[in-house]
Amino acid sequence: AAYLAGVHTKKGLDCAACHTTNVISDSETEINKQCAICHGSLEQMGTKTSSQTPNPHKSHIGQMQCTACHSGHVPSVAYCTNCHDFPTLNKMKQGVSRLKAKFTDDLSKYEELKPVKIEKTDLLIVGSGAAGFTASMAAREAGVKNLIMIEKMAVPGGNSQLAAGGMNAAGTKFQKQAGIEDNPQLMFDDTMKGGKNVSNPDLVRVLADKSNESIEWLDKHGATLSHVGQGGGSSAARMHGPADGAFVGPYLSKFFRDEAAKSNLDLRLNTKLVKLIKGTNGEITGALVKGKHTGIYQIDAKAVILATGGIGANPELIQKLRPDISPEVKTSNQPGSQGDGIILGENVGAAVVDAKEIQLNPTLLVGSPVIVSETVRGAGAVFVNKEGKRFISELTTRDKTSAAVSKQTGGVAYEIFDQKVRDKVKQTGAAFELGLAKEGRTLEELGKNAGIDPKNLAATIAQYNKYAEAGNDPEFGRPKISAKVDTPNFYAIEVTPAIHYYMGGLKINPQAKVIDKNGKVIEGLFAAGEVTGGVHGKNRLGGNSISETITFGRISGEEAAKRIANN
Ligand code: FAD
Ligand code: MEZ
Repeated sequence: AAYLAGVHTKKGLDCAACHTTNVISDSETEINKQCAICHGSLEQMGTKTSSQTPNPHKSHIGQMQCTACHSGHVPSVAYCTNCHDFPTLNKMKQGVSRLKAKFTDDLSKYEELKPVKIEKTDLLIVGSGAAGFTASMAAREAGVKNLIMIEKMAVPGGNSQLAAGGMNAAGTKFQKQAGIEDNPQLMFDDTMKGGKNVSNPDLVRVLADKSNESIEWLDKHGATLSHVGQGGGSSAARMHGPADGAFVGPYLSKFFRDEAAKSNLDLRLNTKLVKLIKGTNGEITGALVKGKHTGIYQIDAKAVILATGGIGANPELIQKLRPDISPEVKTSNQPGSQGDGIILGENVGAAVVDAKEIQLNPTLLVGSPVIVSETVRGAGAVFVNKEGKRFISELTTRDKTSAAVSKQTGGVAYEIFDQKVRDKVKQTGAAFELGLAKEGRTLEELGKNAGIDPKNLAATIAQYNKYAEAGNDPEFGRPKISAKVDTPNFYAIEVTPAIHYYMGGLKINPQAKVIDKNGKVIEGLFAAGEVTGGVHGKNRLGGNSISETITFGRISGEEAAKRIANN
């Protein structure tokens, strides 16, 4: 045997050393337990591999199992190389190659396949991001006892795990504590305007009106988003994150994983939805799924919730929808964001709205697939180009900022900030950890170190500081300008636009029920989160997606529970 199996055999171990039972579940939980018995927990492995930078064991404690990266009988492919492209990963040994795993799949090939077995449940939830996990919690609270959640990747969390700046909500107790005036009508107006008034106002109304309730719901369950930051296109600071100002995604994902463990959620990793099954009356009666080890099997369910996220890691689909977006543009999305839920929903007659609306995030950290959160600009960072000149209001909407950054020399811009922002905003951290932030004791020195015209940079920031003092930016109209960039050291982070979010998706009504091409509800089929369209129109405001996943995740779980109770 080659690969890890071979390494183990050479050490005198037989198959039973890893395979303690004849059955390997798709989630590979039992085999991972064996890895830990011999090699220690991920935490202990993190200590053993402490000389590696980054240290993939340490940085993913609690998030993934050994088999997400290490395989027994086929070449091991580091899961991380699909997201990260750090040169230091070359140092990784232990048979893990830098090959990228292939995640694109032609779903039509499963249409006619026969299942090896049929299982029954009440509710099937597809996707383990914020929308899926929220739906599972809400459904249980509403009385659903039998539910299965499937996730096609080896790792739960989806793009939700990567979310940075926070979750938008209006009129929360946390805003009041911080003296911020806001209300759902303002959030509705901002969202409609940000989306160029093509969003479905009924869905936006739900998003805005229920946002405070969603913050309270999370808080009640122990996920407290008390830190409030400013996002682009929002007329009040309403982007809620964890108290210490850290990224919202890892915090919520840990919360969801802990909840799932507490409630013994039947979460099946490495298990992909490949077909939705329709009954004789056109209602959805279940699905065909493909388990990594089980193969194709059928799950009959009274309701199915699609929470499969967006399309940002499917370059072919993006090219088909938007040939104007260069194939060179990178993505901020996790590799499982392939649009499966949208394709499979369409196959059973679902309508798709705003199909061409793909959002670019203006601030992918150059040299990595990590975004620099909008909250860094919200806290005072200033955009300049290589010539050291400002070119846009830092807090306008993403469609405008992305387009403007693309037009600058080299298609890049720099976020300039001082020590105050570095100390205050935890979300600048990744750029420093990856060695990608540039530093200077003076603005001129920073300019030299970062490849920005030093004289212009100093003059631009001096002018910016005058605007901040006056509280008015006559050049670009940055709203609420007040924080000066005046405290050494000074920093620059180079950024470029990347594919980030799909505004299009399955058409739903305010009850999260999927609508078909004739405008009728497809009974038994619900959808929540990025797989749906209609909430964000032509441009999503930063912070509105996590808000959508929690609010519509809750609604989908509650509505599915109603259907299950009545069937
Ligand atoms: P996801 O979290 O993507 O989960 C979908 C899951 O479904 C995935 O795990 C996927 O693998 C799985 N899946 C897909 N197809 C199948 C299938 N066929 N079978 C089984 N499973 C399947 N938004 C904000 O509001 N605030 C932020 O701060 C923010 N920051 C972001 C930062 C980054 C880097 C990125 C990429 C996005 C950010 N967003 C943010 C957007 C937001 O995180 C996502 O839009 C949101 O988390 C999507 O949640 P979801 O539950 O709908 O989908
Ligand atoms: O909503 C987002 O995508 C977001 C707020 C990202 C970020 O810049 O933090």
